[in-house]
Amino acid sequence: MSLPVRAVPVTCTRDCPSACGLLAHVAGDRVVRLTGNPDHPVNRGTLCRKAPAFLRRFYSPERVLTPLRRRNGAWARVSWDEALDELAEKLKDAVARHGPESILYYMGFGERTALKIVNARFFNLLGGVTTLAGTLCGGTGYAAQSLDFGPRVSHDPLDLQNARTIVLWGRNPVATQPGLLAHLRDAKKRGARVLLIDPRRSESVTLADMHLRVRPGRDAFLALGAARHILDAGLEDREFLSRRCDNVEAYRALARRYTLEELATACDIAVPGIVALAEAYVAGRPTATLLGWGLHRFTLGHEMVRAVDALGAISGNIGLPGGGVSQGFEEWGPYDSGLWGEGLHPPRRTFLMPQIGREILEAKDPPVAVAVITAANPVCMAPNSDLVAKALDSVPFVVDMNLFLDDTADHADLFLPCAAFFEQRDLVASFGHNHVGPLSPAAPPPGECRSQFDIFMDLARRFPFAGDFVKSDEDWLRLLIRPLLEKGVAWDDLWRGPVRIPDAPMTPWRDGTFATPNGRFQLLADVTGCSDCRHGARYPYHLLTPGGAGHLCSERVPGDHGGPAQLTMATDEATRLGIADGGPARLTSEVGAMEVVVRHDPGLRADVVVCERGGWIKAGQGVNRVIPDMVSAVGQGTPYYEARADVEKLP
Ligand SMILES: Nc1nc2c(c(=O)[nH]1)N[C@H]1C(S)=C(S)[C@@H](COP(=O)(O)OP(=O)(O)OC[C@H]3O[C@@H](n4cnc5c(=O)[nH]c(N)nc54)[C@H](O)[C@@H]3O)O[C@H]1N2
Ligand SMILES: Nc1nc2c(c(=O)[nH]1)N[C@H]1C(S)=C(S)[C@@H](COP(=O)(O)OP(=O)(O)OC[C@H]3O[C@@H](n4cnc5c(=O)[nH]c(N)nc54)[C@H](O)[C@@H]3O)O[C@H]1N2
Ligand SMILES: [Mo]
Repeated sequence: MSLPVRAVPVTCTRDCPSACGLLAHVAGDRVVRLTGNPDHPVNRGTLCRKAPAFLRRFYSPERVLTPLRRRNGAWARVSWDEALDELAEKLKDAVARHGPESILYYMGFGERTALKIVNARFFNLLGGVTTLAGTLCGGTGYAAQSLDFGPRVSHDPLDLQNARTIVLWGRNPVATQPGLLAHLRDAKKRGARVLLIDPRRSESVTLADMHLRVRPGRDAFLALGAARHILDAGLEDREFLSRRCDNVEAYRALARRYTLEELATACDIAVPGIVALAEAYVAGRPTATLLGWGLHRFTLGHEMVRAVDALGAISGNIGLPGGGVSQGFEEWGPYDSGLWGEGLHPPRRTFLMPQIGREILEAKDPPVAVAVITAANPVCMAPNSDLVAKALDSVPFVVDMNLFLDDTADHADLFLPCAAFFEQRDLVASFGHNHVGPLSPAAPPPGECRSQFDIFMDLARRFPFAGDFVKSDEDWLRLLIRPLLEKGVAWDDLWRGPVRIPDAPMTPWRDGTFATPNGRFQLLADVTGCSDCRHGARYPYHLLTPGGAGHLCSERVPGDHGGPAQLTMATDEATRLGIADGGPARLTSEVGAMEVVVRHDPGLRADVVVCERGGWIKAGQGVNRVIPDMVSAVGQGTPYYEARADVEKLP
């Protein structure tokens, strides 16, 4: 007899801007199917192609079901009490001997839910440990937009219904934000045009009416070219410029510094393409720009983002329903930020996330004694993997909280097995929309797996601050969402399904007042001259490592990799090097080399090679072994796409 199936509303916590509302269909103590929640106003019942594989991953025999301790190089099973007693002892010992800064807390992007704030508070109660500065993800764009508008605010995705033109600028929602597709497809049905600006024919080309294959890292010149055309034709929004903007003359001079032909050469888009883009921003208004993370991943990414912001401004698209230059949302925004506990101690040391390997290795006063890594796979996902691995090996005690023995676990001493998203209670905000969604334990965690929240509560029982800290998940959640409750959200409603943050704007900046120091929009006044990337000659290709449609970063089922990483190259370029479609090659950069299988793509730029991010090193992939660990000039982001590489045929 088959078990009755019930549906529990949950929210996807994969590191994706969609944060989709899902229904977990449960039979007995197992989730047997995930479907899209039709009541979620953003994903509207849709489900991405990765979701069916989540269940295969979470119920895979490779999932770790008990705490593990490394002994003489091999993992051995230990009890939770043994594991947490030892961890508590190591933490206390590190604080006593070298001070709390000898502990590194490394929180990744695998699960950024409300209760993670409480985990961070644990380390602040400990005295304030070394934490991370900067980010592997969106820091550059956040900082750039904040210079122009004041702290970043984006148009609600539901505002896309007012757009006549949608520009996907360095963003690939068909692969990386499937939860938005219902809105993009609706807009198209209504007659809106979609433009794609991307060096490669990404999956999102299927949505696009026009595709500009810009040279990587040169979008500032493309945006300036479009601006120059608008200014030359006298089509700029003069009222917005004079009443709402600073730096107008400097910006006009900047747009005229180069001829349209020079700008076309710099970004490698011919003049008619630039003119068509300019017209899309003016005649095609309202024009909604969705800026992607593709623009962040450059040293000068802030100039690229700011040049697009400025194009939105002079074309009269800022503060306009259906317009805007939108990039992301604050996933921690809805919660009480005081609960992180930053104020509980004097300012403490931070390590740059983009250079985590060298930061650990160079730390002297004090050196790192204990590293606690949660929901992250830095050995695979941070740049310069070999250095990150070496750095973790130099730390006497490394704790990894995850579900699988991935590349980072290979360098850990203690592994604590965690619950999957639908096995715990929590709340989930999004970096791609304005809704907060529930997580309810639809099924129990398998084996001895526990939520990170549970683990930290149990660990804290071993510390003198347990009294104030150890509470139920419900007690902590009520404290965390106090700002939402004060805005009139009802506690019970949060558990029924997605709730919109009440004061989040549909169209930000409608009144023309910005959150900059003087209330005016800041046009950028300068861009760095168009010199070529470092190592251009020795390493002729731009190496782009975007997210693949089938996986979320390094979240894979171990053993599911199927051979070496695939590297896509322009067909003519591969042929010139004598590399057949499917042929082996070596990908080399200034920091490393790896073997790849080359795939021909007749539509790719000749100066670009593409390798999907996230394949594991131990499966022979791990593209971050060849990506140097740099930091962006503004926003402490990670310029992954600035990497240059060479490709050689292998016999
Ligand atoms: N080459 C290259 N590298 C990149 C990028 C790039 O463009 N190119 N992009 C970067 C970007 S944008 C990002 S955000 C980073 C991501 O960097 P990371 O966060 O380090 O990498 P992920 O692969 O997302 O790993 C998330 C981990 O969290 C675990 N996890 C998932 N759910 C839970 C949970 O409930 N509890 C616990 N404890 N763990 C959980 C998953 O199993 C997974 O191992 O990677 C960056 N790396
Ligand atoms: N399926 C899937 N979904 C994901 C992820 C994943 O790995 N897989 N990752 C998640 C994460 S961590 C994040 S941060 C988001 C990121 O989501 P996206 O914003 O889509 O970011 P990327 O995939 O890094 O890059 C987007 C596009 O930028 C293009 N690009 C590269 N260089 C340039 C350039 O110089 N100019 C322009 N105009 N375009 C350029 C790339 O070719 C790519 O198609 O997606 C999330 N969603
Ligand atoms: Mo990201």
